[in-house]
Amino acid sequence: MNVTVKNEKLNKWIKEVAELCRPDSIYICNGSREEYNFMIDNLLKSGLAIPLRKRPNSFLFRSDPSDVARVEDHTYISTTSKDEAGPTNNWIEPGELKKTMLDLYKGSMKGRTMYVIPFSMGPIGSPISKIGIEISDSPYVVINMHIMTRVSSRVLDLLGTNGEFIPCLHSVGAPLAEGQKDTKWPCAPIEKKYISHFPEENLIWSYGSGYGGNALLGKKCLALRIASAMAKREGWMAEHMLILRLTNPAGKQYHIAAAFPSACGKTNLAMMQPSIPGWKCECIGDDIAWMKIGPDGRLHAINPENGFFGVAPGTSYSTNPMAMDTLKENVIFTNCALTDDGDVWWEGMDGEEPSHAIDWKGRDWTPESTEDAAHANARFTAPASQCPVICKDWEKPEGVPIDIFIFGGRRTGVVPLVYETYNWDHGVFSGATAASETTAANIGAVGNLRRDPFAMKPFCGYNMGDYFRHWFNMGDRLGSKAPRIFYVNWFRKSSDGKFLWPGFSDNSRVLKWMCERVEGKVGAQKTPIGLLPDEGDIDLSGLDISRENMRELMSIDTNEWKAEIPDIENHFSVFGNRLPERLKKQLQEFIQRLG
Ligand code: GTP
Ligand code: SPV
Ligand code: MN
Repeated sequence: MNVTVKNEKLNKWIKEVAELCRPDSIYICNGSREEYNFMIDNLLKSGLAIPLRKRPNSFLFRSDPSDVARVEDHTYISTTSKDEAGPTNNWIEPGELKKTMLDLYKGSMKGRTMYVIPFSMGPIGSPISKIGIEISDSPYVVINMHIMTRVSSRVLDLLGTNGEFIPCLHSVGAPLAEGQKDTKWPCAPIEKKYISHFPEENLIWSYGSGYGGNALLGKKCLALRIASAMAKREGWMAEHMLILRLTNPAGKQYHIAAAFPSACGKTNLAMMQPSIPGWKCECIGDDIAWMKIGPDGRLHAINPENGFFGVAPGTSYSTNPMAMDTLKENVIFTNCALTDDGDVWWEGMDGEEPSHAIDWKGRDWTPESTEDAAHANARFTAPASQCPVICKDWEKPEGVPIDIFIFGGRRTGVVPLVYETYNWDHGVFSGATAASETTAANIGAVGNLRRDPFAMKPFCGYNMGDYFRHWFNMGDRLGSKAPRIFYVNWFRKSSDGKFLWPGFSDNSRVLKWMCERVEGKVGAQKTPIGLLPDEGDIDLSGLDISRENMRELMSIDTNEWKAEIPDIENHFSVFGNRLPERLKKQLQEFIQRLG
């Protein structure tokens, strides 16, 4: 074996898993570049990885057409009592779930190599970081984990003989019989997919999928579902948030953390380059924030990840140039189209559509084709260090102090471009009632409006009612040092179906208003839903947008908002006595303000 494991618990676990899953061989990963290259070589030989002539050290993968996104309907929070998982999570009793999954895992790695991946979420050795060990039978998972987390033999050194880690077991659920030829993207049918979490014992078991958050277990499973439950117990926060640093022309820094649901603009905002002169934006993280109260009494955020697993479609030099520059080399692409000159392509990329390409299913594609060339949830996996605007402090173990929280979602109507909440409790109410149209980041219908509190509906590892309470507790502890809370909607459309707001770099105009609110430089109008910018207070210089569009973007239709009330009441009712009184009070006040 290439690496020796000294940790007793880990050795025992590796042995147990090997006896259960029956792999042909075991490989302990060390995270080196040689290891990455070796894995890629094998993936090239077996035809799973397609090299890209146009991008050095970059490869395209095509998943099975059934395995293209997270599977929320097959994701479980398995606590002793159903009540602990709460009404927003799928629940199966741990004993029963483990029995079902043990049956599935039995022999599930036959014909394959079992990889043991030691990784750190957060810088290796930092006091806030968490160590995970993913055991997986997917080489694709290994190379993606190399980019998305810190995989290293140093993690094993750190564990020593009796250090603690979070075990993350993953199998694609496609054992090979003697002599059986492998498929390009092995996975199990949907009814056999299980993405299971046991927060009471910090344990993750994933079976049947090789894609994204289902399989790269450091991300949503560990850094959000398990970490949110740990954070609740220990008094910190694990949130589905980007982190950015905005610097104004005078050199003053603001740190902003924003929670938008999947495929609703986090990566884009995290790397946004302001269209207003003199302002600068740097990226700290694009998906997950771990936040703790520091010695200064403020909330400090770190990005536990090491890379970006970003949505490809819509990414272009005109929308997200910093992402495009991050993608020049050392990138894994999944479910993008392949051009004839050996590059990737997706809908919304700059320039003309290719006249011919191979689509994500491996078929010929031309502009006349009725289907998209890239899957809507096609993604890139790229090292965060390659982002030209990665903040120099992005790996600081103490994190950055958060000034502003933003909640938001994708709403065609009703919700204005921006409002500020009246205070922390009102901010928690706006987060708790956030609603957004569903996207291709999950298998299921797209475009359905649903409540997605704090963009955490699919990622909260315990009862969401208790999660709301935790937000109030954090606010009480932070007191006057709590971040200010805003709500945005970049996605409001006019009656003819066009986005009213240009978005992307022009979102800096909205962030500027937030900073000026924090500084007390601008006023705001009191409305039933919150504090809205006064006309003229959002800097529109150099932007070609009509007054009518601005009015429509900022408009509040009291009747439309009143129509939200029954839905909010329904949404709240499922939490029963776990719903904090303070949220009920907020709802009553909201109803009163609407009149
Ligand atoms: P996850 O990785 O799934 O968590 O997604 P995300 O929240 O990081 O979303 P991302 O930034 O990748 O954006 C998803 C889609 O929304 C892309 O197609 C973007 O082009 C589009 N988008 C992002 N920001 C804006 C915006 O300001 N306006 C408009 N109209 N579209 C946007
Ligand atoms: C999301 O769906 O919010 C993602 C992609 O960031 S995945 O890693 O698949 O969860
Ligand atoms: Mn995400």
